Amino acid sequence: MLCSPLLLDSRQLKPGVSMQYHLIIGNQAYSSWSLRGWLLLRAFNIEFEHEVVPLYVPEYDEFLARNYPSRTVPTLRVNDDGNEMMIWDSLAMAEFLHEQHPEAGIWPTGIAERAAARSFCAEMHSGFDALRSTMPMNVRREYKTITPDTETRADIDRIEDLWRWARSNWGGGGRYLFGEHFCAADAFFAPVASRLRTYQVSLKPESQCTVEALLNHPATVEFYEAGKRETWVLEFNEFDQG
Ligand SMILES: N[C@@H](CCC(=O)N[C@@H](CS)C(=O)NCC(=O)O)C(=O)O
Repeated sequence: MLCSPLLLDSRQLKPGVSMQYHLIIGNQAYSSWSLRGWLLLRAFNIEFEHEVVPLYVPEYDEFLARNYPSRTVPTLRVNDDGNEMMIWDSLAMAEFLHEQHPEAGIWPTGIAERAAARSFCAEMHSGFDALRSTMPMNVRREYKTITPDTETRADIDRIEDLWRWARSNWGGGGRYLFGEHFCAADAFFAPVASRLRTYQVSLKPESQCTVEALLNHPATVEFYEAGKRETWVLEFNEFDQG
């Protein structure tokens, strides 16, 4: 499916003259990494087509067979005038897309804020294990009865500290982490915002504003709507309560 431009910005960035982008994502109801990959293109109005491959079923093995050496989603397949490039990691995608589209604003413009935004993404990429394992993403649910355990609460406290620090240094009153422009750091923390909403985690008011901003971005809303329409169910992402 080829996406038309998002309403927030009427221009659409075309891939390099000879390039075409094909994004492969997992279940939009559950796949937090896929939301990151989607936002890295869609929120920056970069033209691409996409395909959804359900996780942990035989179709997923077919995806792996067709897209070696990728093992995970999101995967970005780039057709460069007949030559294929495979990018199978969201951080690598952020850097590749920034190289191809420096005008898109994937990273903030100032060197210090760019370094901070990259550190945010790297910390997200390699950390927050407790939050990830105890509060899996599920765009179809909002629970009322689940409270975070100690390790998960420590992850959430660290996230609230990071968000406050970014906003106070670079936010300038804008709605996103590094100001008025959505950047890769926002894309990387949007799935966290999704988990915080799904599990109705109690947050400081300014963190709640960040959750709302990330989830109300039109590209996140689009992903959510598709996830809500999906009929695949992964039992380990579902709890009985709520
Ligand atoms: N390093 C990857 C991680 C992606 C990842 O773990 N994706 C999950 C889906 S949310 C996946 O593909 N799982 C399939 C598997 O592990 O077999 C990235 O940043 O893109």
